[in-house]
Amino acid sequence: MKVFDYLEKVKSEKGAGFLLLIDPDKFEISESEEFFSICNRSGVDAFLIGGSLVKDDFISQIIVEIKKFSEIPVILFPGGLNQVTGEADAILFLSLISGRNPEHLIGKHVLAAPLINRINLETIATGYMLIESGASTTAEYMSGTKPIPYNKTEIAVATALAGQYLGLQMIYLEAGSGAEHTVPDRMVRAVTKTLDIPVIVGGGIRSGEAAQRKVEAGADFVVVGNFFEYKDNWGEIKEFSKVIHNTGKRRNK
Ligand code: 1GP
Repeated sequence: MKVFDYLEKVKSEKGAGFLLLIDPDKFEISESEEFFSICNRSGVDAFLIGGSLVKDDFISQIIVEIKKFSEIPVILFPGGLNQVTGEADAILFLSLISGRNPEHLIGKHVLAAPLINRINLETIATGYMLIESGASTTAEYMSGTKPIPYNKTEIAVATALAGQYLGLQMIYLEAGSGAEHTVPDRMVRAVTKTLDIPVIVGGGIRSGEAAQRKVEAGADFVVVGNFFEYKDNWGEIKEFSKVIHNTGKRRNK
């Protein structure tokens, strides 16, 4: 089954899905077995792997580790060309549609396409939208783009809709890793009410309650990264997953 079809299935069976983001720069290979066995029994639906600033070429190595201990699909969430690897099951083929930097709209894609074709990696065309979230984020700085202001819901809706009309498969509303404020619930609500394609929401989600609010507002997938970089929080993976799935089921009834 294609990873995109699997995600659609998660959405229809569980109401909403839980995507756990792994930043290769922060991951301790020596802890793989423990971490991935927790994920296996805690209802994580897929792993995203990548980041705006991956200093070492660790991605392939970490994916090999994931595959040793888990059958959960691994989706690349690349911040750059050096993060494209055939070890993954699919790649979010991201176009930064909130910005006006041609490199992130189409430039890098042209460079990546022949490689993706050669390694026969499934692409999931995703409209990536940075949303203002307090202090400037790494994603904003690295992409050289301005995020959509947090109170400009109508711009977010129009941008996401344009992405859908262009044929993108998903929209990712991003507050940025470690964001002070998450994507506003009213923006999530307005975008998901208007769109037919699945919407991913991430950035700054550090509690089950915040994850719950995003799903109540209509998010189809919730991404959590930073919070689970701390071992002390691993025990909460199950709680996040439960709250995301239960709220999704309740919402879709
Ligand atoms: C960042 O949306 C993801 O790209 C996840 O954000 O690391 O803040 O959970 P956090």
